[in-house]
Amino acid sequence: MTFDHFIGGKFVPPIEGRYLDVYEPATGQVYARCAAGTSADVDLAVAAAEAAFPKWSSMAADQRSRLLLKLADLIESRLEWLAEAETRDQGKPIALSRSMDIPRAAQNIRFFATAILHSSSESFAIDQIGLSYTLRRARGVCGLISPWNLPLYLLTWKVGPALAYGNTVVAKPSELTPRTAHHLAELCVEAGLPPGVLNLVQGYGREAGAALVAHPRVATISFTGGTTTGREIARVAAPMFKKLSLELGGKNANVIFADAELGKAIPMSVRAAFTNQGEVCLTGSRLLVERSIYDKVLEGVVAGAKQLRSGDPLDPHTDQGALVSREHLEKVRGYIASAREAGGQVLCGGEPPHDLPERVRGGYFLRPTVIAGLGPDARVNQEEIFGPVVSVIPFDSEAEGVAIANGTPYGLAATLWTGDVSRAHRVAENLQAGIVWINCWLVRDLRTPFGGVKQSGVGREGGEDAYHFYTESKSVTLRVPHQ
Ligand code: TXE
Repeated sequence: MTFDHFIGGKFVPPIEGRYLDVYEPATGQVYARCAAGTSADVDLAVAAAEAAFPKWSSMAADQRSRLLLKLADLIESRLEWLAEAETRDQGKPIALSRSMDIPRAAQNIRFFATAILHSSSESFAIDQIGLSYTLRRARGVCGLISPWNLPLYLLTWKVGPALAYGNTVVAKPSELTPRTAHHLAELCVEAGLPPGVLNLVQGYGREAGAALVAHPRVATISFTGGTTTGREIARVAAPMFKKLSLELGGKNANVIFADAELGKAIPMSVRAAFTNQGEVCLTGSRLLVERSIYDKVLEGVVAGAKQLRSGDPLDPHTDQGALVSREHLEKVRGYIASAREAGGQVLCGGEPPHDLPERVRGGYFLRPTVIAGLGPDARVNQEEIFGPVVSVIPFDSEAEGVAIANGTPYGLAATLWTGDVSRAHRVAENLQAGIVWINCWLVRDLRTPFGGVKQSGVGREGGEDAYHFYTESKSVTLRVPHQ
């Protein structure tokens, strides 16, 4: 299988002719090759997107909406095909691809395809003088750079609003997971999207991604990925005055107070820690527990982690698939080793599973891991691990719980569990995070803002925020003589 670029409505090979190997994480075997794009490919893609922009941006919203709704329907109607592709490419359990990644990818497109039928902009009557109003227009070619953890979901989260609001796109999917982006391009052809509206350049971040960020005619960059990469992108884009949205890492606190309903809090905390092998930016990777219930919660979380079935991600009964790459597995194992060295106890996991089926014995697996006994400043409690590892920390008061929750450089999401409604609001207000869940986790309404504070990024991309990000506003004032 070969994943070429998709430029001007056609799949095209890389100009320099280089390809990279694509591995199936569950087997550790190469199963496809993917174009290794360079700045020459990015130039072609930007030119195609520029050529398509005038017509696409001036098309009636209703017509753009119909095309995108068709794309959303096609994603849904090919759910099984896309779910298997995503699972082979990424290593996640097929049950998750079927229930979350692919349906939510369709929702992303549909949400923005319909939002544009209802969007409005402000107007102000200026007493005795006239009228001011805000015009919103598409910005042009958007560069969209997406990661490997939720490949189709996070790509469509950017493609949906960018296209719906009339922009054209050059997207750069992760080199680790190029496959569902390739299929999305195939579906765009089937949906009848005009050539050049969506373009894909495959390849490495430091080559194709960097060329896209530095391209002088791409004024809008939306990136989801690691904080280090985000910093590099900001360094390049800021002096060029590009509009930037950076969705970066997280070290999210999941705070359980003694008055919480533990029957709900414990199983959901297990889910929050280990869904998608912990490769979710919103993962609850630090579990903060009020001391009086600490032992009970720890016992419940360890029992829950042990129950999760590791196995072939293509098996519908598998809960835990493979990590995305050998390098990433090594990185996650390095964190577990550092926790041991610092005196932490690894209460379960920490090792690959022993009973894997034949097909996946060479894959990048790790059992769900629970660590206890380390202070809030330990490395595993400060740095994003992005794997199936949760660290449990006790606290003695609400103030201390909030201080520990806020005590990292990150601020993406936080979860809190309590039966006290006043405390729920108070703590939600005091948590330094862009997203707070109370007595739930990962409930997402696409109308709400999405994004983090501190080193978790800048810019927001949900609902109205996406409208503002992917359009440019202009204030127009008309003087109306009153006599
Ligand atoms: O991601 P990268 P990596 C975190 C997680 C993970 C760490 C590193 O902690 O362990 O980041 O992961 C492209 N210019 N998250 O290194 O490199 C790259 O090709 C332009 C959190 O695999 O950030 C890919 O398409 N683009 C996270 C995308 O950036 C560049 C999701 C993301 O890859 C580039 C993923 C450059 N210089 C990792 N360098 C989340 N927040 O969901 C790379 N890329």
